[in-house]
Amino acid sequence: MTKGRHVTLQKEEGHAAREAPVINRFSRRASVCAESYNPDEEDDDTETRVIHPKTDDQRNRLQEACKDILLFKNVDQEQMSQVLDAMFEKLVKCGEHLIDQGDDGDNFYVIDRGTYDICVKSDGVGRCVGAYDNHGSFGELALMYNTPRAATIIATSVGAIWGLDRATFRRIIVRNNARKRRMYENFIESLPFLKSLEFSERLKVVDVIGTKIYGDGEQIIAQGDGAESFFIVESGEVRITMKRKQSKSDAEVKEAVEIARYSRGQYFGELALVTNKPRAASAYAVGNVKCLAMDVQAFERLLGPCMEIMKRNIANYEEQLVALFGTNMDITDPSA
Ligand code: 1OR
Ligand code: 1OR
Repeated sequence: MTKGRHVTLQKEEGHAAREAPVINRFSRRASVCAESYNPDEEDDDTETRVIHPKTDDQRNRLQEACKDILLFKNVDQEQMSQVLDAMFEKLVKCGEHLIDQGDDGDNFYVIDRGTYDICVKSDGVGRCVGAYDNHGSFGELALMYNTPRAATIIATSVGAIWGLDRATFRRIIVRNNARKRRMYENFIESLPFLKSLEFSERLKVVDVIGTKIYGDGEQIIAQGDGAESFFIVESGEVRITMKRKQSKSDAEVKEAVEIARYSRGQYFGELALVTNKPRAASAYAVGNVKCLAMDVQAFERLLGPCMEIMKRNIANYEEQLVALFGTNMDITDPSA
């Protein structure tokens, strides 16, 4: 074991363990808890660097797979190249269990290709609670909080994933998260729509968000697309536009109308995640914009307690829709 390691994040451990009831949890955890360390300590250089050599094709595919991974968004270039060096490819068979709920965490995974079910067992009953479709990542929770695996991940097609070992993940991502907490804790505390969360849950929100930057006029969300993320404006302004048919007789002509503007502290992109429908409107940057983004799995896992507030706001959209378009069309059907 390297110098300077000691147990931290105990608050999260207790909480996350509650979310993942698993037999034998305590006997299995002993080995890993002792490994927990203070993410603030500057002992990078004493660690052995993990390097898995890759072909050009592998490196290109890896870079493509990692480019939208939110946990990597706030990592600097030098550390990101260490992450890419350390990642290894694993080919996956249909039906293979990549993670089993209750196990200790060994690796974090980024999807290269393939589909994967997320299954959670509680009170002895297992159910599928979500899925990944050719992109995304999983396996961060056990490594971040030193908890047993919170879900089982099963391949539902052949595929390939990129693994990142626990030690490298903790050295780079966990330490980076400590910095992220310092940067965003006050901002997250100030957001009214997160007030229903406990303090420790708001910190977990900070752990999973990634900063995304957009230039003037750049599209953030496209109406009709499938939805993968939820956004909070950190700085700048975001314009929301909606296309509606101009008349029923001319189905092809659609006019984009500005329906809302959002600035620091406001959120958008929740509707499609709540309704499981395509994006109801488009979003564009006005000037330079910084958003904090959260993926759909984290949104579902962490923001349940905030749903009341969000649903109330969605009810307001319905009223505005009537005022703006003079019709009671279903906003959850963007093709209308
Ligand atoms: P892990 O290290 O615990 C299982 O190993 C992984 O499944 C976990 O990290 C996450 O990356 C991923 N609850 C718990 N884990 C989830 C969930 C989830 N979704 C993905 N993972 N959800 C709540 C279920 C009650 C969200 C379902 C959409
Ligand atoms: P989304 O995931 O559908 C587009 O992606 C986002 O635009 C949407 O979530 C909301 O966060 C945001 N109707 C539908 N979506 C709206 C509306 C809206 N306003 C903001 N969004 N309105 C009714 C339509 C005229 C409200 C107008 C004030």
